[in-house]
Amino acid sequence: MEKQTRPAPAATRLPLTTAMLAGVLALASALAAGHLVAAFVGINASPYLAVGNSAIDLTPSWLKDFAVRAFGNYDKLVLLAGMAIVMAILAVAAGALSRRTPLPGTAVILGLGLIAAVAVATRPDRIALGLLTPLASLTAGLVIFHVLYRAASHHRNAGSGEPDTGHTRNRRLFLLAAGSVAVGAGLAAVGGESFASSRSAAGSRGARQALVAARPAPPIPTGADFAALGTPSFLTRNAEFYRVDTALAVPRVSADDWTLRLHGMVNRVVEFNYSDIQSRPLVERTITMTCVSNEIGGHYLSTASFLGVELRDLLAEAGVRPGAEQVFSTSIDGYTAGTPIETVLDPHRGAMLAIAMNGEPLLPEHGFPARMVVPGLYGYASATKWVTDLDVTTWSARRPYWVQRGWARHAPIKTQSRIDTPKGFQTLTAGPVTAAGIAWAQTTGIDRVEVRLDNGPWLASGLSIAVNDNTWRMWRVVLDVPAGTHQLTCRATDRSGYIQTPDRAGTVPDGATGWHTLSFTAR
Ligand SMILES: Nc1nc2c(c(=O)[nH]1)N[C@H]1C(S)=C(S)[C@@H](COP(=O)(O)O)O[C@H]1N2
Ligand SMILES: [Mo]
Repeated sequence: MEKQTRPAPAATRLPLTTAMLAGVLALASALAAGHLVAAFVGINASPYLAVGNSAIDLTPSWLKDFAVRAFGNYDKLVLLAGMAIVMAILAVAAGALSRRTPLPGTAVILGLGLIAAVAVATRPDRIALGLLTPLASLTAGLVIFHVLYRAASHHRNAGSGEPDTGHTRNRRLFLLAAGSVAVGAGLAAVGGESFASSRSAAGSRGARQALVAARPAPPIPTGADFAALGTPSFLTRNAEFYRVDTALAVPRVSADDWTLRLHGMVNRVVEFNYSDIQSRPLVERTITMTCVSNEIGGHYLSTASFLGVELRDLLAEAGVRPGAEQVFSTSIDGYTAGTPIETVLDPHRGAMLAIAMNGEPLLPEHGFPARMVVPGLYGYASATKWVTDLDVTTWSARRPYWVQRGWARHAPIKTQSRIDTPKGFQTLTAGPVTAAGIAWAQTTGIDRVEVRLDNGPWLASGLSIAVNDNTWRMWRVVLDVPAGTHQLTCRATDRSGYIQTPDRAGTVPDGATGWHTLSFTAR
């Protein structure tokens, strides 16, 4: 101990690998301890995830777009891995600098603890007790670093007296300490992770009783899809439903703790809990949800039967005051969206607060305990998951998450179509070829889908049985295809008479336009 506070002679420097190992294990313990505590207070308060989430929110849009384009659904994995690499380098460097004295390592741990504390404290979710997690990290990091440091210095000191036996025995002591720390950190991290997910599973199970629709959605007729030809099945299985999240970790919210507060330009503030919602007459609606980030030919859309209550009934209980323009919804993870008040109040629209999809309570990934679903609007402007707060307000008063980042306030889903069969660049046999795909024009419904081979005439396709105007519709057509390489194009016409525009536009700011075209070869 005294040895460390005095300037130590060169002989007492820790071996480089020992010092680096102490640094890495201390940091791993810090992260694991924080993650474990976060399992109890709220998983997004995990220092690692909080720093990652802050990084996402601070990322400029162009870089975010690049990341999504380059890494797709793995963008967040790449971010987490990148953070792990940076931290590992920092830990190795901190260890390497601490061979004579533990001060540099201590300083790095304190610095990282401070960053984590700031990230957790400034998260919009402001998890109560959230600051316990960086505190746990800091404590674990400092204690483990110093314990390992002492074990290692001890082995150095003893080693100078008894070159052989003492050296190996104390080396074993250090390795034992290091090994225990590694195992302990691993257990803490895994324990935290599994506790967090079991808690949410318990919440879902508890909610499983009595989700019965007073007004069920009509059954899906056979012939509503052409899945045998390669289109999606009409209803998307919950586990396969597309997903878009800004949060790194799925928020784990228990139904018992959840409440929804409705306030702002209303006559009285109302608050609902899960059983309030569950015990109301529930309505079920089959809706195709679409993401504004869906590129031409993309797969960011899915269909489910959502069970819940009418949002406008909840608003009616609060009493909307004149002058209100948007329902500004906030998620437990801090995400926000703005939905036009006239859309939410429109009795023909069917805007919902949903608690179940396809006959099961919402999966945590899709917003358990409750989310919004509004037919005909892109998800970013209407479909807030884990929603806990509805503020009836004006557009100038509050700016939603994606609107702050350059996306449009007004976000009706655009009439679109996609080719699923044949696949792009597929080679098939010349002669009769079946092409098939999907089209969607929520709130209006699909009237017609036409298909064109090369620069030939537009051919009418056969459509699947229409389920309702808020869902996709499948098309198919048999083409006579000569040998050679061909271009296939499709376009939809909706029931308002609008023909899908050929003009290409990107997804920003209000959704992509253009025809889906692909090439294939017939032999
Ligand atoms: N809390 C929260 N709600 C959210 C989002 C989000 O990132 N966080 N993404 C929105 C977007 S962009 C879309 S398209 C839909 C996707 O819903 P899903 O993930 O259930 O398919 O949710 C919306 N609701
Ligand atoms: Mo989206």
